[in-house]
Parts: sequence; C-alpha cells; structure tokens
Amino acid sequence: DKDDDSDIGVVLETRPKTQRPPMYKVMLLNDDYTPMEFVVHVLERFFGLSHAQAFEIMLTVHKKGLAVVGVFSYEIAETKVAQVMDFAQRHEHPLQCTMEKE
Ligand code: NFA
Repeated sequence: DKDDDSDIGVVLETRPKTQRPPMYKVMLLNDDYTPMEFVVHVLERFFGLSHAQAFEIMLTVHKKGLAVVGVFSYEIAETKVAQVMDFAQRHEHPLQCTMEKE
C-alpha cells in the first residue's frame, strides 16, 4: 500500500557503472642463463615490439629482475605466456613468463 517504507533508499550515485573485463599484466623474469639476444627476439616475435623497445625491456628485466611486457585480456595473456614458455623450453632456455591480474 502507499504507506509502506519498502522503497526508501539513499541514491548516492546514479551514473551507470560500465563493466570492463579484468586485465592481466604479462611479465618476464630475469635469470642468469637465457641469452640477452634470445629475450630481445621473444619480445619482438610475441609482443610486436620494435628492436629498440625490445632491447630496452630486456635490459629492464636484466637489471630489475622483472618487467611488465604488456597488459592483455585473460585469454590473450594466457596465450602469450604459453607461447613464450613453449618457445623458451624448445630452445632449452630457463626464461620464465608469468601473468598477474592488474
Ligand atoms: N640475465 C640474462 C643474461 O645476463 C639476460 C636476461 C634478460 C635473461 C632478461 C632473462 C630475461 N644473459
């Protein structure tokens, strides 16, 4: 009936919240054995980076221990990690590639 309080509420925000899919950082980890040129090649081949960009990120990983190489949807991130891990393993390099929710 018209006297009930069932629809009393406080509207603080009426702007519709646009849903965005979670994004994932793909990271490369340093190690003592993988050749620098191999890492540069991986970054060019799987992340579409220029030679200069790839060299820069490789050096960041080498000096800092890790670096984010890109941010992708879950499915793309998963594919990049699998491609890099498979390529490194096939070349018998211990290079590690991981992903983390942003
Ligand atoms: N630290 C490796 C070396 O000195 C190079 C490297 C860079 C490995 C980035 C893994 C990632 N040969």
